Amino acid sequence: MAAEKLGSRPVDRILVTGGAGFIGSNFVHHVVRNTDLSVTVLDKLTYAASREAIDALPEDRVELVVGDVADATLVDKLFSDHDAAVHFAAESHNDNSLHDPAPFIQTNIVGTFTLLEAARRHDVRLHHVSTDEVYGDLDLDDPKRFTEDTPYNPSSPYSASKAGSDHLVRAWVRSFGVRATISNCSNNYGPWQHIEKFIPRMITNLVDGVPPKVYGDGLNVRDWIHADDHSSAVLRILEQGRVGETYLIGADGERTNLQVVTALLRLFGRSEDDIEFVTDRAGHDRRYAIESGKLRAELGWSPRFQDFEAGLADTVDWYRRHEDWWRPHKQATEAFYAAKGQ
Ligand code: NAD
Ligand code: TDX
Repeated sequence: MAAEKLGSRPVDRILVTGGAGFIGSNFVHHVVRNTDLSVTVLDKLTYAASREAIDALPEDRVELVVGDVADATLVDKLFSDHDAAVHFAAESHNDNSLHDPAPFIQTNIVGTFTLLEAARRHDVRLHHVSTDEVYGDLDLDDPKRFTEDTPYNPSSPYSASKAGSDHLVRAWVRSFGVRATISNCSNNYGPWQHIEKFIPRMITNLVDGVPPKVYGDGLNVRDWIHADDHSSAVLRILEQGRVGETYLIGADGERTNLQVVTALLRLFGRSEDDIEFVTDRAGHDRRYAIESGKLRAELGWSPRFQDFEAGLADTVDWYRRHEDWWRPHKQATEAFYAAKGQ
């Protein structure tokens, strides 16, 4: 693909915030593999980042700038040099937001505000990456799924901060004409996800012979999508999405947490009796489910990973092969959970 035309101006270098995180780094790989675009990553390298995830990429295609999305001077300089930006940077873990919400407000709300002001000054095309959690939750037996018209109803400090950032984007589009789009995606899985999150925590417990720890009754439903499918959808929206629009991203992957853990136990040759039920998450959302028909019909997108159990098996293999990467973080991650009876 030659230099892209994203809106009014030709673009050959895009800015990706949070590009050293789980999904952001996957997106950077996706862009390098599938386009001629070059990428500047802006990432603060918090505990959740993995420099290793983007280290192997060619230096002439990917540059890392270590810095904060809430640093207005730095952001203004970067936006003056780029015509398009994709905003992944965030504090992203619900359990952390219940422990200490402050960084969630600072990065997710003040950080997004800082980018919007720079996008406004420099007329930069912006894609804002958000989550289905802004819609709250659904009952287990509700036939409905989330759509672009579902009212916002966030439950946790994390999802409220993401909802706040979405509202800022919508207001900057309407009041200032910022050329922005928003996507709200369901739960991602795949390589480089921090071991604080559900699937990697369960896999690394099983590697260690420790029981998987399931919150509450384990019947909560998440709608799983491979991170690479999230990336392809974001790139499609950046290239072809209509400014001012929101697109929901999902791959019809609804599973209860117990179904996911049972599939993992099977992959490790272990019995379902090994599951340990632990203290539930405060305000724990019951079910998320995405209706992604608008994205599929309007932009012709579809997911590549259609078989969740096969994707899960690949992910288990990846974590087995990358123990050097996650092992140094396992003890501290488990100590955080143990202190909460989880
Ligand atoms: P992550 O926690 O793995 O990565 C976040 C990245 O942002 C890290 O590299 C971190 O260093 C960086 N970052 C944090 N604060 C920063 C700051 N102030 N300035 C610059 N960089 C900063 O998160 P993720 O799971 O990859 O999620 C990426 C985005 O996708 C988030 O906006 C999240 O809300 C959204 N999202 C995630 C999921 C999911 O299942 N993980 C689903 C839907 C949407
Ligand atoms: O040890 C655990 N045991 C457990 O039962 C952990 C860490 C989680 N869970 C449950 C809680 C949820 O029902 O598993 C489910 C998934 O939990 P997380 O991986 O923490 O994800 P979730 O809270 O659903 O949020 C994720 O998807 C939406 C991402 O972390 C968010 O960034 C994204 O916006």
